[in-house]
Amino acid sequence: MPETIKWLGSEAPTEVRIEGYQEIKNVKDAPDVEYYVPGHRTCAGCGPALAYRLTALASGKNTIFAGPTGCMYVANTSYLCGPWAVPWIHTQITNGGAVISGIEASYKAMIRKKKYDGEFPNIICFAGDGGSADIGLQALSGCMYRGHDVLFICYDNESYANTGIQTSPMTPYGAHTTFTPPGPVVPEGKKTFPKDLLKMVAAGHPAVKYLATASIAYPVDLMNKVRKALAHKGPTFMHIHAPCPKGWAFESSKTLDIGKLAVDTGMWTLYEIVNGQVKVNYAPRRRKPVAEYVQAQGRFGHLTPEMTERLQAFVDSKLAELGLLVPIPAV
Ligand SMILES: Cc1ncc(C[n+]2csc(CCOP(=O)(O)OP(=O)(O)O)c2C)c(N)n1
Ligand code: SF4
Ligand SMILES: [Mg+2]
Repeated sequence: MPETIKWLGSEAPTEVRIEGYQEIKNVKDAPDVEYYVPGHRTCAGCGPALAYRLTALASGKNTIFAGPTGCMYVANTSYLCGPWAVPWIHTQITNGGAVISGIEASYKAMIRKKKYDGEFPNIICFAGDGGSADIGLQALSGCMYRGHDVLFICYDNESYANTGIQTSPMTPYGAHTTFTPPGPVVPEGKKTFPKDLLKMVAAGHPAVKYLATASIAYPVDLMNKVRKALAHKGPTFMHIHAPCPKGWAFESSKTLDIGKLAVDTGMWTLYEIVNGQVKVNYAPRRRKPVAEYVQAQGRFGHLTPEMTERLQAFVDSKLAELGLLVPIPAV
């Protein structure tokens, strides 16, 4: 496995906002003060809710969250209650990037005018895949391009979940959603392959010096990446794989298993891009076939072996880019 791969994006050195970052060595070492607390109404086993909890644990008290419309707004806020023990603001699904840009600019102005002498806050947009890769893309891009000192996180449940599991550009090939039902005309359900959101942000936004993928099944890695991102000065970006039991049709007790299986099959990869250099964080010891991942979820229940092969070929091409294309051991 190559340690680093030269890739797209800026190689100009980064500026540091916080000297070093407080690394979490293992789960026992994780902070125990929660800032995303119980009392919300997400489904049992909700991957995005776990991603939120881990992000808030890592970022701590001095954090402001912006939440575009989606499950992590709607299911979290009801009857004037919310689960955040830090400031949180709802944004339109389209404009999370614009809202965090404004928050950051106003803190800078208040500091310049000596109206605020506190610590500069961690400003995080926690947006769904729709609110990042699709309907929220222009605000995300503008924010990353202008160089605001913020972290934009896409929690990826691979659909427009909140409105009833409609397809998004992050929905995998072959998945059944309410807008891609398999039938006689389109037997595979979703016909197209997903966008590469992290690569889009990395390649097109020179101000972004730190980007990372993460998974709720690797919580220590996820929390450390949040801290690393926040330690950088300027815009940073994270893409978190967050399985959704309702939309993907699996048992709510299996969220972590599905997250791990995604990484073991190559359906998800864990890596960072720092100053234009790619670093792969984890390579499974025994790569598993995509068929195992597909068989574990009802959304792929209609796939034929040929369709699963197409998905495998796509995954293989992505793994090859990262130097992770190793043979799948025979069982
Ligand atoms: C401009 C606009 N269009 C459509 C909607 C309806 N809407 C609300 S939540 C949502 C789904 C959001 O999907 P995503 O960003 O992936 O978050 P998720 O619900 O999956 O967590 C949609 C389409 C809206 N609120 N605003
Ligand atoms: S539909 Fe999915 S993302 Fe939305 S609350 Fe339920 S499990 Fe979470
Ligand atoms: Mg979504």
